Amino acid sequence: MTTRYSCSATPAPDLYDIEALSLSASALTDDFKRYYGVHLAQGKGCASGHYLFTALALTLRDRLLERMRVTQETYRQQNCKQAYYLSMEFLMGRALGNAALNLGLDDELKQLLNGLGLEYEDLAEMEHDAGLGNGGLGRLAACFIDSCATLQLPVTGYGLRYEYGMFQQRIENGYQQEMPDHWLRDGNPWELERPEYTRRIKFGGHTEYHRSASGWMEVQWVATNDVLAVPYDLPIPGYQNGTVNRLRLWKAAATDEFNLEDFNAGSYTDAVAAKNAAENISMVLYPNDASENGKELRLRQQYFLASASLQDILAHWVNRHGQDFTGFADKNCFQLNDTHPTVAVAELMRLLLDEHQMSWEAAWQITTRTMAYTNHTLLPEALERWPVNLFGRLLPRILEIIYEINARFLREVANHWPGDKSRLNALSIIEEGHQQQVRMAHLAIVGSFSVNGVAALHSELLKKGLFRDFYELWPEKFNNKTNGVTQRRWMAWCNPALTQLLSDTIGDDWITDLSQLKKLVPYADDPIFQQKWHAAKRNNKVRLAELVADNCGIKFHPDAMFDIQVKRIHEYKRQLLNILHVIHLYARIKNGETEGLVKRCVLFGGKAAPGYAMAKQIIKLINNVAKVINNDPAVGDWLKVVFLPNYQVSAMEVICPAADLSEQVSTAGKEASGTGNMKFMMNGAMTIGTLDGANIEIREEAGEENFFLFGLTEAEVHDRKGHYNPQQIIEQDADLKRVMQWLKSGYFNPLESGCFDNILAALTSPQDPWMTIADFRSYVNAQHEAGLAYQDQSRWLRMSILNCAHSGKFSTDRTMQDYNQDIWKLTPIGSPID
Ligand code: B1N
Repeated sequence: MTTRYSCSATPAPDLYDIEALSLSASALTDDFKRYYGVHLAQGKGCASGHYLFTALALTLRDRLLERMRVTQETYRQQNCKQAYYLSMEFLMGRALGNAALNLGLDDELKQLLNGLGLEYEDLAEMEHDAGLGNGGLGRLAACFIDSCATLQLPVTGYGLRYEYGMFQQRIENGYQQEMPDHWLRDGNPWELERPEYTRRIKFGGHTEYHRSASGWMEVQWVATNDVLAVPYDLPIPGYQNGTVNRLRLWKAAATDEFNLEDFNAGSYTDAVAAKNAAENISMVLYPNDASENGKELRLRQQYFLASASLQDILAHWVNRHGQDFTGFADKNCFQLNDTHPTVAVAELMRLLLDEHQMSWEAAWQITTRTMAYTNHTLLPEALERWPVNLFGRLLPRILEIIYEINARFLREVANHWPGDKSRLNALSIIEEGHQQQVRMAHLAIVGSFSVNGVAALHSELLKKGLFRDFYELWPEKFNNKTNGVTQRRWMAWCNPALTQLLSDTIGDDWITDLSQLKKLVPYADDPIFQQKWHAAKRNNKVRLAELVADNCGIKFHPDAMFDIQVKRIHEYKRQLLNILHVIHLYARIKNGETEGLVKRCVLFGGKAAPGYAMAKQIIKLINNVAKVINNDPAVGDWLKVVFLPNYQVSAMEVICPAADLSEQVSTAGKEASGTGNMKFMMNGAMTIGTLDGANIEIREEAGEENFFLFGLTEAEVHDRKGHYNPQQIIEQDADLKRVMQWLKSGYFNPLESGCFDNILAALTSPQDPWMTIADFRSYVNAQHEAGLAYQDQSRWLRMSILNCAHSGKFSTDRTMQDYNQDIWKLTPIGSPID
């Protein structure tokens, strides 16, 4: 596409013999003042935090963008293999602190700002979170691209520039209220619009077949309603290494000819108003975590992302190699973040077949050598299926290609298992039934050379369960890549007290090599070190207590145990089990059974999908229980309970450094991995958890004596199905019976009778898939153990230190090295700057 921003035929003038911008405090100060006073035209009258933040961000942005340009030029010069992370979500959070840390400018900025009477932390607080994701899956994408930049791997993220991110949560009368998150309202100082790389995306219309002069059958997808995709680039800096990779986010824009007919009919304003339909595509993030709602707009978003990104990469290829795609698969790799961008498999085929006149066989070779798929969940409600009708109407050419992929695939299946009809049905990309559906996971597996799960157990369960037939057919495709998190954000940036202590004790190599933390092991029993460790944790607890006081009006005492569960609200994550335990503690306190009890501050946080009624009732229950307990004078300091509203990345940055106990209590086999569990561990929290997802590996690394284990195993959960009898369990457990009676009696909802009936019915149903009641007793016992351990301060500190010391595996630096070794096979490329 040509726009007025496109390259002209004349060679570019040489503007780049300039030296890299200075990183000195004085150069930064000059730029900061110029941005504030000139660019933003701020005078002496008012010190607006917003403008101060923006001036600082722009000062850093200059340094980031020049490194981004040089990094991209270097990749191009070296003609290296590149990978692309395709994801509907990138949950980036705030960028300022991360940019400063990775540019190595923390100290300079503090100096600069202090010189002006300003506080760095106050300005950092001004930044609005980039909430372009729901939870783990989106935050994982953000950690991945951070690690790739630090490892100097040529990896680009591709996503959508949603106008509205994850909704803002308020709590009113205990209920969740959703407010729109207009995060771009005050502008986004980090992004760079690139209109010259605008792409055109087709929707609707129909296909026509013509025989070309050379006898080739040409397919044309015509009479489409096109939408433009305009890229915005965000710089992703590596840790003090000069590399700045790119996150390219697409915004939908109407074409000029949009609704030309209306326009010509004289309804100019109608035609302009109709632009909305096109621009709606990137308007809002779907707020569903682990469930798909099957809306047409969502499929439009997915195709928009896939098509724009692939066109971008192919245009780059053609620019350099013309129509010769022989080396393409050796130089490019696409990682699909769950099935959400999986329509890319068919779109790459379309582009190669229809736009680049390739044969089916050659195009399929390229597709299946470049696509790799990551699965993030086993929950059936999250498996994407799209009605064939919808597909045919919205993307007719893509549906034809999916049919052809499926026909060829089913021939392969029939060869492999002659006469086995049931395999054909089980494996087909098209699900038969009263309404035919496209199974996106099947398309992803058929089209990819690699299929991975996100923790050891999860990857095993994929092979044994959900994808068993595919595993039998292609065992070599299946592999595990245990998740991680980036220690730059989740330790170095968010936990300065711990960072200082670590760096004083073992140096700071851990910032780029987390396995170095094992050097802490010899200090685990050292009383002087333990005291320092305790002081750092306490300092962080004071900081969290302030946040809680400001937002909830409840006082957390920093010497109490901080017992924390923050994550999306979902039945499988079992916030209910936690609240049952809280009610149990309350009952004990009320009855004077406080022997062996520890003082606790219990914190919950998380958003419920707006359409998930049960999750919303769970929030209401937590809030009602909290209110009763916090207002009961008989409880005193023994127990505080809060639901912190609007849990998001920047909140976790205050929460995880302050946690003593990390609640990871999902029903075994349901949480694919978890990543919050890792953030807590590396910040020295103890985990109370089931044998689920990455908890298993956390326990393996930490040692079983440093982990509070409870609950049924995945196999036991599986075996119990069909003869689970929660009512009987309740009858036989006096503590549990008491808890359930309090709930039933309306003790926590005196003015809203019946409002927890659904919850009670779900908990006591023999069909309850989450088996909360089955794990109550062992959970309460494990909680008791945790309480006793906390009271032995030096034992607790030892366990806390050892958890941190053994968290090295859970860096995304390790995860990315694993992806690179087994899947991408990229060579790290150094940067000429720094
Ligand atoms: O992905 C995380 C894992 O650590 C979590 O265990 C897993 O639950 C999470 C549909 C999802 N799985 N599936 C989703 C998100 C949005 C959506 O529209 C599904 N999120 C996960 C990272 O691997």
